[in-house]
Amino acid sequence: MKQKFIVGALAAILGMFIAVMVVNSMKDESGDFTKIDSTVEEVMITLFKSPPAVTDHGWNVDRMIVFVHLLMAVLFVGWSIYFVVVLFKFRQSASPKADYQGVKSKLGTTLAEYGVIVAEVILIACFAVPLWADVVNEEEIDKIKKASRDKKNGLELHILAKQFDWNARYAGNDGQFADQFIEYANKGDNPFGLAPPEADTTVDDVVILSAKSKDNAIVVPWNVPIALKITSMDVIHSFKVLPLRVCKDSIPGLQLPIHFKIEPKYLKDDNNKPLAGKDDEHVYLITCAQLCGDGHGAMNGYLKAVHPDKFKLWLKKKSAGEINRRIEAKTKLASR
Ligand SMILES: [Cu+2]
Repeated sequence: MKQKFIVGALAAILGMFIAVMVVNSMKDESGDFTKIDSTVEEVMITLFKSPPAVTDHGWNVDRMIVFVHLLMAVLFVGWSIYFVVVLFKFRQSASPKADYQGVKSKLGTTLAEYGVIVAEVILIACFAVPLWADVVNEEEIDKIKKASRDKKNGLELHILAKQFDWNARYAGNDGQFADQFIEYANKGDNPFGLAPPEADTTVDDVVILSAKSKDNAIVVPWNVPIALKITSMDVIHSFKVLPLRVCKDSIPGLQLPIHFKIEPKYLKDDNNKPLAGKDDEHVYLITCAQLCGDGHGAMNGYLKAVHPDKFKLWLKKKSAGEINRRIEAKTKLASR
């Protein structure tokens, strides 16, 4: 028992030592795992047919996916070899009589078991936990929301899913989200339940209804931290934008947060040339990652990433246009 414990402890220490060396060799000076990125990119694009990630957290997701698959590949090969060896070694002709003692020397299996444990602990502790902590970091999300209200470097965006499209709402020029009223909410032209023009002409929120075409896409700036608040009007959907590596359930009654930032350094054209100029834009497909009814397969939308200056102009114009629309609509109603 004591001897087994010593062997196990030594194996664990050796495993940890090797693992720390391997992990450290993959880090650059700033502590990020960028040294293996060309391999990660190659695997994600050629093997998993995934578009390159345009966010920093997206690269962490990809690195983890590649590491997990690597570990599974090693286990698969290891177990397959073990299976064949056992089939051959314990064939009936070689051992006609059953051995009730079993295997006596266990050093090899102990080492293998500890090796797997060490690899899994590293995947969880070095990649999965920090990644998740970053994605759900409430402090960071609050910071983005505050920056959005103060019209600084941050954008809060509300996403509303319904059968079968995606809708979005921006705070508008005042930086404040208008009140929502359940009695005004409908699945047609007012899913967010904003006050109608006759009740309030000061609401300057910009609403994108059913972002099913590229001309009516949900527009976001790159190089600006963005906090989403995602909810649903009917059943459970899931907001998924693959190049952002963002996937979050939208659940009726819950407002789930997630944040991301599109990095201009990752924005490239088909020939891998940088493409993040003032007039450039990148359109990404939004899909629903949760079976939500018979129109689930067609529940797509578009998200358009543009230069921050272009976004500011777009939002300003849209928000001012909304006020004008409301005043016009109220005047028309009054003159009836
Ligand atoms: Cu859906």
